Amino acid sequence: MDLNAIALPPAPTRYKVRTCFGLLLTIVLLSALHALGQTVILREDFEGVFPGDWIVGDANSDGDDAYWDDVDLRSFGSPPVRTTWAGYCAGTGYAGTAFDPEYQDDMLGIMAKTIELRGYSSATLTFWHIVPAIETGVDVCYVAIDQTYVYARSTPLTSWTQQTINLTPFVGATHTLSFQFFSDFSVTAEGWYLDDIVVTGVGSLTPPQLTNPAWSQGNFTVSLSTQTGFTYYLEATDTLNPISWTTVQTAPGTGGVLQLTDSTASVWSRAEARDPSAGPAPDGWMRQWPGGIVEQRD
Ligand SMILES: [Ca+2]
Ligand SMILES: [Ca+2]
Ligand SMILES: [Ca+2]
Repeated sequence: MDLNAIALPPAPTRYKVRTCFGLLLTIVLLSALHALGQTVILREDFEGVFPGDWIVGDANSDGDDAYWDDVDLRSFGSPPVRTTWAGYCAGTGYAGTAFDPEYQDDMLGIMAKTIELRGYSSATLTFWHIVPAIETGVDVCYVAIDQTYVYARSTPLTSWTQQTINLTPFVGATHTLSFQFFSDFSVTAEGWYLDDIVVTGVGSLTPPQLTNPAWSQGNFTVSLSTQTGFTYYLEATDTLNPISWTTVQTAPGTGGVLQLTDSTASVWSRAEARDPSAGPAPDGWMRQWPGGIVEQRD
């Protein structure tokens, strides 16, 4: 979420600001923008447009090209209809017929997508799959994060089954998730179907708890609870239209309470935390931040 895009109170005109200057001090503590907890990072149920932003293809140029596509299980393949559409490893370029399909020899059928695991302390991949038949021990279903295989199967799986894979070792960076179907040069079978691929993450940043905000004679102070590994920012702007937040103080989290001070306090001030491991974002904010914000209005 772009924190700059959230709804804010109506922008005061400079005139209004000046007229109420020094009067009632109103502190608005916006609650967490993103409830701390599980966030869905990726979901693919094959019921919509496919491949969409998945990259698909056959990385083995030998033989006929065959790779992932979505198929309507009411009129394709042997798996029971669990949901209408599913992904099939050779949905593009399969051999046989729609009701009796087989994958091709010489396949490395890939579907791959970037997943953003920055800003999470843990992450999980789940997917449903079925492998009605496969050349056991030779042809293989793989799941990979970048170059690391996190799952491999070379035996049939005769009913729809949900698989869970812990992606926590990969949090803190951007990765490529791929489903890869490998076949050698001979003997084919029906192969691998996928459905309901979900990647979830749990945020690593808890909203800073802001206490004792005070504004007096151009001096704005606020105390906030901090976590190590994050940087805390106090920002200010003179106007909400347009908004132009300027950082007036930064401090590394200590695990304890910090006080941030803007000694040339602007009309609006706010404090929040960022994850330095998240790197720069085009607009300066990371959408997964559950950051608390204090807004100070005079
Ligand atoms: Ca589906
Ligand atoms: Ca091929
Ligand atoms: Ca084979």
